[in-house]
Amino acid sequence: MNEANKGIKVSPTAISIIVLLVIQIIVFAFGYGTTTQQVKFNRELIQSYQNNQNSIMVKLDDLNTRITRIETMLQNRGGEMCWLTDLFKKDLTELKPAGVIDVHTASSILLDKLEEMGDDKAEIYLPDIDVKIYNKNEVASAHELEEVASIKYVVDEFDCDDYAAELYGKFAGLLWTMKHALNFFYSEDNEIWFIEPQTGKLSQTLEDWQGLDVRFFLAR
Ligand SMILES: [Ca+2]
Repeated sequence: MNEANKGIKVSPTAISIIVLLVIQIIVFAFGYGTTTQQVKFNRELIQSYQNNQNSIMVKLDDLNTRITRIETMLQNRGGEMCWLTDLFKKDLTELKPAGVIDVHTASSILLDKLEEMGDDKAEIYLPDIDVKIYNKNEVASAHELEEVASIKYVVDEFDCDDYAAELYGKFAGLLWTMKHALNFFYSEDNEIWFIEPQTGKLSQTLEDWQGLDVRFFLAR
């Protein structure tokens, strides 16, 4: 028997098992370390979230106290502080005319418009000696248009003639075609602008659905 055969004999299976065990221990140790770190990190995260929540709650309480103080102050001061509440209101200034033109000029502008439209049967009613003219941009952004257009459409009860009547009541001229009722105004540059009262849209020509034959113009 030679020297090499004198040592302890270890079978290859045992070596494999030992190696696997060592690997498992290493993997477990590594996993444990990582998990412990993650848990620590999560705890820190939760703590920091709770701290932030507490600080936000303190700020909200402070804000509520201040709002209550302002409300009490406004109630006590009444009319004096109206300017403050007015700041939050939309500008509802009434649309004002930019000037007037005399009835003859107004009549000839409408006659020219009818000629341009190829319409010679429409009647023209100009009730005043002076006819009001408006700034086109001011009309386009007037709250009166938005107000009328926002009314709910109800067949016959509140349809085209009612929309047009509403806007006529506010400032605009009224016109009826053979199939529709809408509005118009004279602009500062002596042009006729149509207003579709159901949408607030301005135009210088009528669309097919509005009717191209005008029955009458009634100015304001
Ligand atoms: Ca109606």
